[in-house]
Amino acid sequence: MSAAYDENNIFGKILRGEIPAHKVYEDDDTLAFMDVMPQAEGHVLVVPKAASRNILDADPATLGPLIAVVQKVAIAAQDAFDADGVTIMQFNEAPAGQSVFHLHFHVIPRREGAPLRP
Ligand code: IU
Repeated sequence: MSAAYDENNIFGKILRGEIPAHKVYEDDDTLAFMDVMPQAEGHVLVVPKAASRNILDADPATLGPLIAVVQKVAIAAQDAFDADGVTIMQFNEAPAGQSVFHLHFHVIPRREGAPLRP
């Protein structure tokens, strides 16, 4: 079972406008912004505005609009960064690689022969 959502996380603060972010897309349900430690050029994070710790506790109603924006951002990022493909990643809980506990998808444009930065 997932731990409770804690609003005192960095993406919650970005969503509330308490700290800045380089936003690339926003609608009523979703925000997308540049990752501050990109694993490749054009690394974007897509987050729901709804309070979800990760996919394990998310309301299914949150996921439809969210994945539609992930697709929109992936297509735009591939085009904008002249990439050959796009990696989409999403982690749930610390043992699985999650470090910020507000649901997010990584959208990372990929170029032939260019591995992700750690
Ligand atoms: P993870 O899926 O929880 O491991 O990824 C968190 C991401 O949030 C990671 O790629 C960080 O570089 C990114 N990030 C950020 O964009 N801005 C911040 O202030 C912090 C982390 I802290």
